Amino acid sequence: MTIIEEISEYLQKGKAKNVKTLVQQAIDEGADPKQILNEGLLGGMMIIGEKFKKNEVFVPEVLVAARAMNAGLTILEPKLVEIGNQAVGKAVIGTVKGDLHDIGKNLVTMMLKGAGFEIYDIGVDVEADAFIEKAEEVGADVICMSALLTTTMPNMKTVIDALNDKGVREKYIVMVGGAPVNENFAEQIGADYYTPDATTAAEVAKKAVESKNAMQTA
Ligand code: B1M
Repeated sequence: MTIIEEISEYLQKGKAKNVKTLVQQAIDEGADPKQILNEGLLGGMMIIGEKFKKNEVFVPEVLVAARAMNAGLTILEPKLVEIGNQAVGKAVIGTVKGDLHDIGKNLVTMMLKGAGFEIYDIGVDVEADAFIEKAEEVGADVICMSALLTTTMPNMKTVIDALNDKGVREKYIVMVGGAPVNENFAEQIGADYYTPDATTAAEVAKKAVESKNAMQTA
């Protein structure tokens, strides 16, 4: 078994300590941080997600796996940031009101940091006004919203409506994502971008900020 496969296995068993140790070992051995992320940590979490769907594992197992994943992420994060570029902008990120899922949001956060963004993570179950207050306070370029429940997806629209009501919608690039979200929904609610995964989110955010800056200086 490769070290990446071992990371995935231990993550699925919820062994946070082993995951941490193995992620560090993989880094020390020169493994590609993106491979550790995508195949080790994300790969393991996806398997747990499938098993959860089929009722082969239950909430406690999912929670310990999520904890193991976050433990691995804390070790991996500086490496991903290191291989990224210079600060390209500021992003506010949160999971919308009513939604407590944060693994995907944390991944997007990490990839944005890796792409060189200064990140303001405002957590989970975030009220519409809190997104706007933070964005205004820090002078953000991007507002990123995550939702994992079909019942909380509409709260993304609440944030966009509030941005419009306050007359500040045009100041921000609004990005949405999360398992139930899609391109069509993003368009319907007036978001600027939907991306299916954390890596694409970081790439798109970076390009969007660069082209916005280029337009402003032109
Ligand atoms: Co929840 N849960 N959960 N859960 N949970 C799902 C989402 C579900 C699909 C499971 C299922 O039934 N098959 C289902 C939703 C069904 C629906 O709405 N259609 C569900 C449910 C129902 C619930 C509860 C209601 C269960 C209950 O209590 N009865 C409850 C809700 C609590 C709440 O939020 N109010 C609940 C609770 C939980 C736990 C607490 C046990 C735990 C969360 C732990 C945590 O986040 N700290 C949990 C988990 C872990 C899951 C599953 C198994 C995994 C989610 C996950 O982390 N995936 C999930 C089933 C599944 O997805 N297969 C499930 C890994 C993560 C990396 O993926 O977040 O999609 P994801 O992020 C991806 C992309 O979507 C994207 O990037 C990431 C990958 O690169 N992305 C973005 C995410 N945000 C983005 C933002 C962007 C761009 C991309 O731009 C800004």
